[in-house]
Amino acid sequence: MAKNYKRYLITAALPYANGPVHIGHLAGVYVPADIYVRYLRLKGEDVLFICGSDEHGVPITIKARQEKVSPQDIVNKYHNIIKKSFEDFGISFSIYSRTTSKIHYQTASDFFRTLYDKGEFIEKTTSQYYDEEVGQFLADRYIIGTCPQCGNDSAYGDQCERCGTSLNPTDLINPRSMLSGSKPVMKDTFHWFLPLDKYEKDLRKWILEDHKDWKPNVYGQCKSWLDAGLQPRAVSRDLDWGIPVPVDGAEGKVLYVWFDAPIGYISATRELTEDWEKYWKSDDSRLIHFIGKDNIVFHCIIFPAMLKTHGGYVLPDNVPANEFLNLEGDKISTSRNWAVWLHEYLEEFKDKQDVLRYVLCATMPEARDNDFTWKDFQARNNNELVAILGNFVNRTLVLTQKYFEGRVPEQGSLEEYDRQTLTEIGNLKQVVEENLEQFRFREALKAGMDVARLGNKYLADTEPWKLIKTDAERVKTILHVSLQISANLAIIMEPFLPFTTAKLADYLSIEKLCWEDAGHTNLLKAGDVLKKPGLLFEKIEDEVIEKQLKKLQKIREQKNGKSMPDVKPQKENVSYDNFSTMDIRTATVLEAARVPKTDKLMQLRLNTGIDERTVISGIAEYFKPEDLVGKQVCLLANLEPRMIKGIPSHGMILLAEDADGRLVLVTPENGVANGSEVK
Ligand code: B3M
Ligand code: ZN
Repeated sequence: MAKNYKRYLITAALPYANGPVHIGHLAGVYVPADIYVRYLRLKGEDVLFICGSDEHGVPITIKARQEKVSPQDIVNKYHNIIKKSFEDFGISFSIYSRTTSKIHYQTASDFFRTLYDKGEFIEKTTSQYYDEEVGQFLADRYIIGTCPQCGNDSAYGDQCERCGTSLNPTDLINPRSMLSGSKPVMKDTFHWFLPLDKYEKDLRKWILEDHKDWKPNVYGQCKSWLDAGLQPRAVSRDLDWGIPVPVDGAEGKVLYVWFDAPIGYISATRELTEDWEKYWKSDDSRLIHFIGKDNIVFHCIIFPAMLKTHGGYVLPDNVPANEFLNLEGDKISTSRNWAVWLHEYLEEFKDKQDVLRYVLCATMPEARDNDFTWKDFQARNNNELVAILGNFVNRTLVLTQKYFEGRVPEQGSLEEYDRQTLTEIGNLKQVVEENLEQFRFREALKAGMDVARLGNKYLADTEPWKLIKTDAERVKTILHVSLQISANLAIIMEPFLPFTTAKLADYLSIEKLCWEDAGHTNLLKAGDVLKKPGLLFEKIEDEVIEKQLKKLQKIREQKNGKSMPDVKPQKENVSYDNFSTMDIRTATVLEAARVPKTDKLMQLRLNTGIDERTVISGIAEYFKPEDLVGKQVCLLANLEPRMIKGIPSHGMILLAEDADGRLVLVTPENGVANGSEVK
């Protein structure tokens, strides 16, 4: 616990390389891990930040089957996409490796072999579902059937995604093979098991007594696993994708993905540095696993049991797991495409990585599941990043340019209010620090933003823009203080907003950010030359948010089985008599011209067969006049005449409008005499 650690080994869960990463991944694991690591680095700690793609396991083989390519093709594709997304969002891994690497095969095989040679495994024959058509044993996710709890008829062999119950394949009613759809049969197979029951006593003490400091959600989950009693757990599978079990007579058997994946942390460290053992094997290294809640048992119970049984490795000192992030009230789901994908976000919100980092940190599901909504995203950007942080920094920098040619003015003599304000920075830094140490990222962020709030209030109270006419000396002090607050913000906010603080540090000509400097009020010296500032944040308009909501709306409707997204519901029925009062005729466009000083209106001269007349139509954004002349159209001829922009208009031409508001003319299929009735 409160030990003197010399170095840090921070890991973030290895994402499965079976799809891109979304905001749920970022909020749950990678943003908190990155904030923590950046904070440690700012403090000058020796820290390695380890991650990589998890490239084995059934999710990969299922995806490969769906896309009709090999598992290796799948992992190659997604490994690169995921890696790029993390880079784009500034997740500052020391290494982002992958579990199909050679060094990982070797590390994982050696690890298994060590436990095997020590006689730690139990070998057991059990009955498992087997697909006779395909000739393959069916791992949990390859079997679907009806959930005995809720009746969902597409529950998986290990879990029902509707009600969340964890299941065994044999619990399913009417099991079917995902491979062939056939009814699987039970068949004997043998596997190696890790006897978790044997380690239960040690694990109980280690977690329940020595790690009372773990987050309540983590501690609680461990306790219920331990209280339920641990069972031996198979560490091999009958599968053709994975690391072969490295013993004789194990053909067709691979390491269970949850056996090899956590060893991936070790392999990646080996790949990164020759010094890897210093991090993994000395007591003064602090190992911390950042994960999501569905990974708790693997990181708190199974992997520590593996490490301890192997011997020589440090155990995790903390496992700050988060709960899940939902999206607009619904569980994020890769298979239903209910997600905000990071690469798609960047297409819409170029250079706004920090906005997402900020919102995901502010709404992080630390203690319970939380909801991401686009409206909240917009509000936090506009009301917090723009209105508080951006506004304060911008006013400070712009006024300094304006009054002092961009040079840091002298501090002059401080008033009591200035002193209080400067002291408060140190207090807030302390609050940020305490919260980060406890993995309370939302509170930490809030305290960081309080520094900007402090600055805003200071400017609002002192009003340098008014004083400049009467007391330029005082304004020097005010801007000096404001600049010191800005410099502090560059440091304190760096873990949260690395792109923004890099810009801010550049405007302030600060070369190196260092945590110990924060809280000090002499970070900038009088006379220092500042750069011309740009805006740190910009307002996000309603249309931009509407577009995102519309996109989700479409996905929701597709999911609900509507084949044509966005088609308006049908209007109420009308009687035939009512319809027959509409006199619709064919007509030819003789002339067309835009109505001056309008964007939308087009003036048309039509031959209707009945007469020649003028019709004003709101189509100027969609058609050029020359495209209309000579076209035959359909006209509601007996619509009451009206004056539009001072021009008499008699009738309305018919148009079809699609979901995105695109308009096309309704034109007779073949030329027909003008004045023909449309009915
Ligand atoms: N790939 C599970 C997941 O993405 C798994 C984590 C492995 S960490 C060693 O939820
Ligand atoms: Zn269920």
